[in-house]
Amino acid sequence: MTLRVNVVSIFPEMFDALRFGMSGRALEQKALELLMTNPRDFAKNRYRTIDDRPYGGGPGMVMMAEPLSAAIDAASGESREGTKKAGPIVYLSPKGRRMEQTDVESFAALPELTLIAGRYEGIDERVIQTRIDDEVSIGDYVLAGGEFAAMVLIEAVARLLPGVLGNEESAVQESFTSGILDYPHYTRPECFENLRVPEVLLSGDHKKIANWRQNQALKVTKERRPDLLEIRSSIKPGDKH
Ligand code: 6GU
Repeated sequence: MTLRVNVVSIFPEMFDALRFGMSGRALEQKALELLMTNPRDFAKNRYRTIDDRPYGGGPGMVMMAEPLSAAIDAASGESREGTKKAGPIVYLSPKGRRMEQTDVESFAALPELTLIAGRYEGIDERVIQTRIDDEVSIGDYVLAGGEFAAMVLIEAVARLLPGVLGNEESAVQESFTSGILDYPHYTRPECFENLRVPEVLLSGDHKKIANWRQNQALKVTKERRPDLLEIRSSIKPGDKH
């Protein structure tokens, strides 16, 4: 099974960064496939213009409806020969709903996904009305474009794809899938700058170690993200989380 991710962006080279690390492995293993479409290739003039000044005035530029919608249709399979759109079209935007790990899990379960990275002040509203299924933000801060947000989404999804991690357990055990923050980690040497590895981790008592880690995870979560514990305690036993 391969997750096909179609990306619409005027800076396709930025996505070369995904060839490193975990997403790079996902691409090599064909668990992930990336297909880039550049709206400039669908521009109507010889200057390959894809943006224009906003109606009503104001600062910045807006991505024009025609080249962008043509690029989305080509990328998503809407105009691909013998194919129909096989997955949602997601627009990365600071106005979108905030992406969480549960959303990442849903994306990872899809066969195909089309991501739209906007630039400038935004995209023509009529493209959102006619083409976009889902509008997603990666957090409450402002980026100059959706490219890094799209890459964050792809990286988060890639590490969940079957066979990518190697150690299948560590994706499940970590922060957020369990709903709380991760416990602290140590490796050799036993003593570093006079700081010793907690004795329990050297004990070989796996039950005691699991218990210590669970307590550490709860402690750091209580200190840094008490909101996560409130969410957790409101989940009834048997609920999927
Ligand atoms: Cl998806 N796009 C932009 N431009 N800024 C953001 C964002 C997305 N998510 C958070 N900030």
